[in-house]
Amino acid sequence: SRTEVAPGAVLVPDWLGADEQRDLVAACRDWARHPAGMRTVHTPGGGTMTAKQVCLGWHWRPYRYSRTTDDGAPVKAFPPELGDLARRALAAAYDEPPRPAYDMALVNFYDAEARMGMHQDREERSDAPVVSLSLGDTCVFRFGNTETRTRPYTDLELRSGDLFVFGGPSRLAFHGVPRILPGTAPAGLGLTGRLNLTLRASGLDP
Ligand code: MD3
Ligand code: FE
Repeated sequence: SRTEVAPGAVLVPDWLGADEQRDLVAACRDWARHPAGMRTVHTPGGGTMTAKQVCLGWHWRPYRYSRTTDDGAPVKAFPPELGDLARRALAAAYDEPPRPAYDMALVNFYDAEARMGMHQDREERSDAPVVSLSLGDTCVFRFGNTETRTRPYTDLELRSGDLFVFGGPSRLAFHGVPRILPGTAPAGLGLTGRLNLTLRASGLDP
């Protein structure tokens, strides 16, 4: 089943099977290893993000992309399997041909207390949809509007295995994660907390 939550924002609950979820969790553990592994993101205003992050393909530093990580190590490659996954995700969510090549992924890890404030994703130089995959604990996801970081917004729960694609007018909507629901990860996944994988087209020259 798929639900268009807003124009261009399509939710496909339970899209990833149990095996695919397990494989992705294992891959995330590998990507988290240093150098160029999972790190804490510091914002220019002196803030600290509570979700830890690892980047593939391009390294996100508020508010631009770079090829090197904070410790100067080269960013990890964007694996071709994730390009295939992005194509399959777009086929599942939309009845339209695939977009330009996806070349990067951001992996966010949330423990029970982590959150993400309302923001827009504006660093990419491409209007290709963002593909989001959720693993582990359920979160409350706040999907807002394109004008302000405040109301009107809709709160919905994202569960392990859910696919959410944000394209068209939803590509620039404010969004955030106000809450994690601890202990809700599927038994057998072997994950405490929540992982979110976003696949993106940077629109930047290789
Ligand atoms: C709507 N991640 O990585 S996933 C992010 O759960 C991010 O870690 C959240 O916001 C997370 O930037 C939310 C859903 C999501 C991801 C990217 C979007 C929604 C989006 C980009 C544009 C519009
Ligand atoms: Fe975002």
